[in-house]
Formats: sequence, structure tokens, C-alpha cells
Amino acid sequence: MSKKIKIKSASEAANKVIEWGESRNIETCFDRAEKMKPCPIGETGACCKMCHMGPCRLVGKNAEEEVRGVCGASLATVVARNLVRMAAGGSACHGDHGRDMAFTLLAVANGEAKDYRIKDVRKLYRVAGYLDIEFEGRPVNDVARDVATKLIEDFGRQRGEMNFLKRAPQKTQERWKKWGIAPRGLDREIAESLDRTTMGMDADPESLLNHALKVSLANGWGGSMISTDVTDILFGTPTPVKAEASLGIFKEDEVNVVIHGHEPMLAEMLVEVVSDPEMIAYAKSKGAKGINLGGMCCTANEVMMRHGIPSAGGLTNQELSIMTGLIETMVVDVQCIMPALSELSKKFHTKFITTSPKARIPGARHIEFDEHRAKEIAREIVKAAIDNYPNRKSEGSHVTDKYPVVAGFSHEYIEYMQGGKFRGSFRPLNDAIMAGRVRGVVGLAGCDNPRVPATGLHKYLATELIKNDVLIVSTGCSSVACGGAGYLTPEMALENAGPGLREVCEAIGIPPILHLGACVDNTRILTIASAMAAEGGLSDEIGGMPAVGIAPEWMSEKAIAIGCYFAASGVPVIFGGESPVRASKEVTRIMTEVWFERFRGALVFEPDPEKILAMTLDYIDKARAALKLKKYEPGKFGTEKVLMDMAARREIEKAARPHLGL
Ligand code: NFS
Repeated sequence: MSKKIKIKSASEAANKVIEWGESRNIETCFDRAEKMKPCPIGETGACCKMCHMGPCRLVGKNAEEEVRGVCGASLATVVARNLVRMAAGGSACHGDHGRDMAFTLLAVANGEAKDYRIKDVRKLYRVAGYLDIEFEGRPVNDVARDVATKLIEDFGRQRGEMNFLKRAPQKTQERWKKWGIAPRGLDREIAESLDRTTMGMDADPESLLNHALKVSLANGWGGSMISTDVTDILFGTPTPVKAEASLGIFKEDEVNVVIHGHEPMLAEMLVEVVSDPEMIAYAKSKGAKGINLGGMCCTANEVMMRHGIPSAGGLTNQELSIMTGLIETMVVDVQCIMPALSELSKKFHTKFITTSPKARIPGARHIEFDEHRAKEIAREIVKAAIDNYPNRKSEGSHVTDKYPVVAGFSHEYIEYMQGGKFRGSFRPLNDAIMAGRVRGVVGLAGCDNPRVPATGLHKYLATELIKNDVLIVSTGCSSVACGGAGYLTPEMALENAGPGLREVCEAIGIPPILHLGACVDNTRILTIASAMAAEGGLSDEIGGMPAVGIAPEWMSEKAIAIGCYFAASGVPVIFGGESPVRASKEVTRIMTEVWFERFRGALVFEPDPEKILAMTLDYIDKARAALKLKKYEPGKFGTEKVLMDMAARREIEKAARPHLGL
């Protein structure tokens, strides 16, 4: 393998395909990232495009003190405005996903989306409880209608506060109130983000950045949390499931369909349709042995968590999967879809299908998804894939690398696995942290990125953190990166985790890296942190926990919104790559020091992975010291309540899920 190629991805499978593509002059995001250097002004946040007296570039020596835009805006104002718009963009994206889910629930409750049904009534009741909706003795669809209606109000609410804010610990809520960042409705906060950042509006960096937190909270405790909850209600709350990951999941003798994007509505239908005997018989009539559905990006996470559908990878694997030459159809819904797929698919036999009116791509075939005709549309897509099977050509880079994965760790299951159906709680985890067996918890999340050896930072941090007895909860492309490297198995703990974490993992029977789901499921981490605060013994709010969020390869505005809602909720967050606010020392100071003082969270940017690791452990150790917990010393633990032993754990597992074999 050439040296040039080695640095592109940290995944061997990906590198094989990249190398194959290079030998045929097929361009990918890795090549484009090399050619397209980031704009040195925009990258630092110093470019203002808010009006047409500019764009103004606030650069030069002493720019912070001396340079002003035509309107007189300072560098800190410009940098802060740009960050607010990123947070609003990301919140809009995740928020719309949540909105689509809520409207689907409403359609199901009204009997208008007949191909879906409510799979998890218990979860529906739990959510109804959060919303003060009566559920005892009422027809399920009536409860679902009320839940959906009340959640939809969270988008357009003009005054008051969003429904789920009260799920946060009291102290965390008080901080939001004190600093005026408890969001009203998602749409209102997004509209205000655009309003505030228009020429001649808010010029105070602190006030602007406060709004970045507010709009992001509307995403975290609103749009995204709604998405997670409604998806669980409709399609089931995940429990551990075995699957596979990496580019080797495609089958040479089957029709391969890839579902890529984020919203699970179409994906869920595809899961059903590909196992329909009539469809399989049709595939056989075209010479294939069956139909193989694979996922890509966060849709992959949704269907892996609930059905064990394999994942071909995250953001940077989307082009590579087409280059295997094995894909009959790549069907996409929304978000993180590279427009490059359209031209690329034409070089192969792959049919590229878009399905969302919000995400049309020139050159793609468009089959619009409509939840009212979900199965019919899914059948049309699968049939098109089967019809395309005889067109498969010999070219492509058929890699075989794939790894076993255990996914499906919803917050409900994490609670359950710490004591069973009746004794489930976060006590054992809190105790293990207090005793120093588990040093702390890290949420490893966000995109993978062609500007670094893709997936490499996730892999590096995942291994180093678990060696240091840090339990990892992962989501999104981070989960995919870990899965595609073979890290999402309980055996991984035995081989790599530090002694304390290993003991805990063995006792409970879990991997050291828990795959929590898609990017919207970062909200499961908020729920877990709130439950840990309620359990007692650690911090009584989310802030102050020995916990850190990391998005080492982030690229999306959605990641910025996530970073901001975690910071506002009390979690120090570290992002890799160059800082998009580094032009302004003042903005950087507010996001690190001022936010930490007010909310006990922060959003820090650090390109050096070793420094990210050191900073993470430092945040954790300082939080431990402030909580007066036992000093972390590898291999030396304090006393704690005995965790349920392996045998007792297995008994519960056997009874609950005999097919798991964990
Ligand atoms: Ni979230 Fe990143 Fe996209 Fe999912 Fe992946 S790129 S911000 S992880 S797929 S949304």
C-alpha cells in the first residue's frame, strides 16, 4: 500500500477500496479534501457574510482589538454570530428529524399510516408520564395521539418552556433559568438565531453565545430527544443485539441494498420488505441468492440497534461502499449525504435513489417517501434493486473485512442490566465510579472526517480511554468507527480495558464501549446523566459528574449543536480539529471559562489527539476530586456494593432474552 493512501483512513478495509479507486482515477472525499484546503479566514470564524457591505474579513495583527467590519462589528461579534448560525443549522436539522417522527406517530395514532404500529407501549406510557398525559385504561392510539400532539407543540411554542426540560435535574434547570437559556419552542429559537445574527442586531458576544446554547438546548432536550423517544415508541426500545460492521458486509451472490441517511421510517419498512418471501423469490428469479440490506451513517445505527442490520460505515465510507461494485441500490433519506454519490454511482451499476423532498440531488432517481404508503414505496425501491442485479459488472473492490458488533444499549436497557426488571437502577455504575473501578464516563460521538486518517481518532481515543478505566458510551459515526474496527464486543474489554473497568464489564456482561445509537440518541446520554444524578453519591446535577463528551472528527453543524447542548447541560466537551472560533480569544474564553462557571460545561477545540486524551482525564480527575471521591489509582479500588455477579446476570439474561447468547 502506498504511503499516500495509508494516511487517508484508519480502516484497512476503507484503504483497500481507496487504493483501488486511485488506481482507476475515481475521486472520493479523501482526494477532494486534499485538493480543497479550508479557507484560512472562514475556518477561524473571522469572515462575516451577514450583509452585502462585505463579506468582511477581520484579519491582521491585533484584529481582535483594532479591526472592524464595515458596520463596526468586532471580531468577537463576527465569530460569535457564525457560531450561533452553525448551532441553529444543526438544531434545525436534528429538530426536523424529530418533527417528522412526531408527525409519523400522529399519523399512526390516527390510523393513517397503516404499515406502522406502536411497538413499545410501555415506552409510550413512560413518555406520556413525562408529559402529564393520562394513560391508564385509555386506548393506546388515543394516548399516542395526545403524546404526538403535545410533542409537536414543542416546535412552534412561542412562550413558556419545552416539555422535556423538566426531565433534567432540578439544579441543571435552575442554571438554565438563571441565565435565560431555557428554550421556548425549537422553531422560535431557530428563527431568533437568524434574527439576532442579521446585520445590525445582537453585537454582544456573550449574549450571542448564550443564544447558541439556547437554540442547542431546544435540539438536545427537544428535537433530538423527541426523535429518540418517538422512534423507540414506534419501532421498539433497543436491547442488545448482535450485528456486523465494515465494508465487507456486502454479499457477492445477493442483491445489496444500502439505506443511508438518518430517519428510520423508510429503513424500518425496508427491513420488513427484504425478508418478504415474495421479494426473496423475485430476487432468486433474477439469479441472486437473497436480499441483503446494509446501513450507512446514522440510519445504519437506527436499524442496527433494533434489528441487527449490518453497517457499512459512517460518513467517509459512503462513496467507498459504491466502489465495492456490489451495491444494486443506494437509497438515501436526509442528512450527511454527499452529492458526489450521484456521479459516482453512474460509474458503477448502482442506482442512486433520493426519497426526501428536503434532500434532492441532481442526477438521482427520486422516489418520494410518504409514511402513508410506506410499504408500497419500500417495495418499489427493493424491486428496482432486484431488477438491477443482472446488471452487476465485475469491476469493484470486493473487500471482505467485517467485524462482529454488539449494539442496542438504550438507556432503559442500561438501567435494566444493572439489576433486572424490578431492581434496575444506576446504583451499580455510580458505586463503581465512587470506588474508582470506573474512573469516569466519556460520550464518544460525532462524525468521521477525511481531513484526518478517518475513524483513526475515534479508535485511538476509544482504546486509550478504556485502558484508563473510562467507560465509553458512543453514538453516530463514532459507534460506526468503533464497530468497523471490532471494538464493540465484550471480548474487547477483556483484551484492552483497565482492570477496574474490565471487572465491571465482566460482572455485568457488557462491552466497555456501549453503542447507544444514532446521533439523535446522544440524548440517551442526557437521560443517563440525569438518572445518575438522581441516584445519588455523585453530583446532584449533570454538571460536576466525572464525565466528558468528545467529538474528535466532527465536521457537521449538527455536531456543534450537540456540543453546545452538552456544554449547557453541564458536560465539558472536547472537539478535535481546528477551532472554528479561534480567531477570537474572547469567544474562546467565553466558551471555555464563562460557560464552565455558569453551567459547569464547556466547548473546547483541540486538534492534538494526545492532548484531547490528557484533557479528558484531567476533567474527569478534577471532577472526582471536587466530589471528594476516592482518588483514581489503576488496579486499586475502594469498597462498594458488590455488583451482580456474572452467574446471576446470565440467569436474568437467559430469562429475558434467550436468543442473545451474550
Ligand atoms: Ni452525527 Fe456527523 Fe452524520 Fe450521523 Fe455521522 S456525520 S454529526 S454521526 S452520520 S449525523
